[in-house]
Amino acid sequence: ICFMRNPPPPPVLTIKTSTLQVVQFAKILGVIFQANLKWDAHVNMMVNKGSRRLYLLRNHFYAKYTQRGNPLFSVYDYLSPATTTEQTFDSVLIPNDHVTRRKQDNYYINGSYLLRPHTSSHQRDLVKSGLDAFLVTGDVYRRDDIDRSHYPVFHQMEGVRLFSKHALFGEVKGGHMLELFEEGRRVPEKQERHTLEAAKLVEHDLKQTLVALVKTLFGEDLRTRWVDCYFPFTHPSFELEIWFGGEWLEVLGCGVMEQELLRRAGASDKVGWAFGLGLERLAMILYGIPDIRMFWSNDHGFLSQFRVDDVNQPVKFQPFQKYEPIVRDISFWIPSGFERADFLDLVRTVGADVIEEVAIYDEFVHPKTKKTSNSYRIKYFQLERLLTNEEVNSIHKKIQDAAVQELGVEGRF
Ligand code: FA5
Ligand code: MG
Repeated sequence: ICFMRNPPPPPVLTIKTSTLQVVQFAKILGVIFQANLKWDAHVNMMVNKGSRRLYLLRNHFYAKYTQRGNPLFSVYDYLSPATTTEQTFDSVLIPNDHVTRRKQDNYYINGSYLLRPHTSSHQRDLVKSGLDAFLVTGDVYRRDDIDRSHYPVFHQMEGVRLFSKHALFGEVKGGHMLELFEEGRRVPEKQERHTLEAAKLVEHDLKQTLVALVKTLFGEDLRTRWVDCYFPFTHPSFELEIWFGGEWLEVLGCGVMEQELLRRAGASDKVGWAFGLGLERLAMILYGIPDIRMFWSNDHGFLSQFRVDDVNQPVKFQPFQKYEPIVRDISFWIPSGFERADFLDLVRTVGADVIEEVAIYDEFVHPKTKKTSNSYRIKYFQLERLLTNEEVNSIHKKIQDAAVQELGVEGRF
């Protein structure tokens, strides 16, 4: 019902396909196949767990931020993840030669389309359509290395809020004397076009909004910290980290939107903030799920724990038995042009879901032959059951063979 109250998405995309179609399309092209993603599990997760997390966050924004009785933020959940490089990179001011555009870090569909690596791909189009406050939720794709808190497919929620001069200063004492813009200098606290008052107020509102959000989700006793960071589309920029499982876990990036982005989107008379949060990370903290890979489990004992009648009912994940990983090493001489990311991909492709971790632990150049050797440690692991040595040996052998055949390495096995 809440969703129906919002206007339908503006026509921001030329490819009109559902996530599933894109996924199947990309799979046929072999684009995503390398990361060996479990698509059925993916769709399953979006339906079962994704929606629950979404409701909690969305309800918070609907309940807390209203304007004349209507929700302030419009929610967009169904924008296609197939985006143009223009939307994903250019529109958010990511320079042409920036590393985040690299083929080895993204899932390109062709030269001008890729599966979005962040929901920021939609910022410009939605601002351009005239919105002042919106949330975008969706699946995002990165050829990231896999570990406890990273997976190549995950979900983000983007939030944007713009302020006119009146909206920002209206409630400030003496606010009518203040200005949003000046011709100044870029310093750590602000952009050249912003007055210090405008930048500080936007930053304050941003941080307050996000702290209120995590406190609603997790209660008051949470340990959080702000870390300064850099994004091409915000300045100043911050990341929020939450203490979880004995370490700081980054849950979101945010900042004061670059005025140039707003200018190009036709909103040069406004200032604004934006954030992008990792939904799995928040769900890990909320439910006490220690490993992001568990979201891909189809195990009944896992999934059934999240079936509750009321979305606000607290759930604490009950871990099932933890097995120890089986470790195997692999060493080889690398050919020229060898990319480490290709080998890591190959391990994930061949080893599918039994690879817990793969990491380089040694590299050296032979003094005579001048050949370079790489050694990697692979940890084999299955969440739901114990792997046998025979199974692991057979997969490890397949990885060795594939590395020789596909990457041209010279095995030292
Ligand atoms: C971004 O993606 C920016 N677009 C966020 C942003 C939006 C900044 C608007 C400013 C304004 P980053 O790459 O840090 O930033 O990702 C944001 C969040 O996604 C992270 O904090 C983390 O919670 C989550 N995340 C990133 N990579 C992964 C991954 N591989 N697996 C799971 N979660 C991830
Ligand atoms: Mg980050």
